[in-house]
Amino acid sequence: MALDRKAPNDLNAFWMPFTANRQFKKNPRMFVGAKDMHYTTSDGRQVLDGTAGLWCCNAGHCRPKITEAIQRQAAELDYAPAFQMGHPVAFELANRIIEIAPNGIEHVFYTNSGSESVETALKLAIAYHRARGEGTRTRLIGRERGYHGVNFGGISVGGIVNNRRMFGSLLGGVDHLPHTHLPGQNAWTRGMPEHGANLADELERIVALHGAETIAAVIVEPVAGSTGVLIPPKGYLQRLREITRKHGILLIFDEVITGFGRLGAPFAAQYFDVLPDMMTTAKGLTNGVIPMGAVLTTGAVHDAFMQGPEHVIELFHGYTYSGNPIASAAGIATLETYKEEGLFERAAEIAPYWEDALHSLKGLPHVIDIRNLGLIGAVELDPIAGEPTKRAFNAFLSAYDRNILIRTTGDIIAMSPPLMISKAQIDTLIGTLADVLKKLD
Ligand code: PXG
Ligand code: PLP
Repeated sequence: MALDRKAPNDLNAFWMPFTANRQFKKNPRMFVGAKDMHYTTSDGRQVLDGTAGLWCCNAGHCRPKITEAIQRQAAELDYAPAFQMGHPVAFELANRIIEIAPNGIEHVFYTNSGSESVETALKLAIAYHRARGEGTRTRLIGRERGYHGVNFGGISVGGIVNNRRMFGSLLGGVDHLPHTHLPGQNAWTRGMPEHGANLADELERIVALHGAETIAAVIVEPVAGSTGVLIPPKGYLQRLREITRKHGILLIFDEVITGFGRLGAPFAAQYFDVLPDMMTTAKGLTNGVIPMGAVLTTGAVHDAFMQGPEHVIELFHGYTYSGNPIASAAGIATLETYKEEGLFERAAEIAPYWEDALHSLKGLPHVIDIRNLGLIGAVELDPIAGEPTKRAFNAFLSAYDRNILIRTTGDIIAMSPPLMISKAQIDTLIGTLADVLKKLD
């Protein structure tokens, strides 16, 4: 246990991401160790991880197989050039990913994060159409409240206002579907909501407005995570697939959160039985331990590029660290851990218990909605008048004091525990959250 690592006394230099820096630095919250379902804090407490880090440590923390794989790989082949050179581990991982991917998904393009996966998929979409002689298809369609990382393409198709408004004019030629949050009709739904599949038909309106021949792709999160957990209405994703197919538009599922077991299936595409043309992934690919992402594509998307003289590069795109050996080794060990421990099946088995526990919070003060699917859960709070986000942030701080880690976005509490969580740990997490909510101003 790394308890001998002192808390630093100068926190100034590190400009923290997506953090209230001044608040944090006055009253820092430091993790110094982790094992399985728990973090260890710098003041020696064990904190139950209700969020799998940031939706990424699906197998739990400091899992021996992953740690050892990283150590071994670092000593054997630390880095190999990613362009015009290969190494076996990246190829092996790609094959293992394809083994668990939906039928029809055949290729893996490596990135280093979810944000980079999104940029890669958007570029691939435009280039795919051009390679097929449909160079007018350049428009990208996202969705209100969507989160697709923080790079320019991702915030352009994304729909979270705070992530966009500070950053200028963004990408041109982007349009947005409406979000699917219908609290008036769907509040308190367990699992998938009944109402809202018709919102997919808005794509027909967008197609009529711009012309299908100008549209390259539609990108959506199968379950919207970051915005506060919006579960797709029954039939919605199927409908999107039908309309995109009808108009020759690629469908991209952003599976950065839903990938690698979060819903109790390897990917949301399998859970919902809808095959997209591309899937963006990251996070659970390496259990969050080493940065790595991947774009998964159908054979058709990949094959469109495989033309022209064989010595010429087919796609002018890639990252210095694409398929990094240590990340690849971490990925293989992570997939093996999921398989050996049956963690995806386990998530599916325990999901009904998770659902019951979450919905037991109905009726507590300030709670206005509860949503869940797989091992994802959200509790929406009524905002304090004139002070949005404050109530949920106070809940987060109070939860941390009581040794549970939750996430908040706006006034929504989001949870996504490691897939190894036990029933007793669900009871502790939700029971403690109930205590927090009862005492919240
Ligand atoms: N797409 C989706 C759907 C995501 O959820 C990204 C892309 C970007 O991935 P990177 O690796 O560039 O962060 C994400 C990331 C939260 C939270 O608590 C969610 C994310 C990241 C950090 C926090 O909601 N999602
Ligand atoms: N900036 C400069 C000056 C570079 O030389 C490179 C890569 O060679 C990059 C950015 C891109 O870095 P990465 O490949 O790690 O995304």
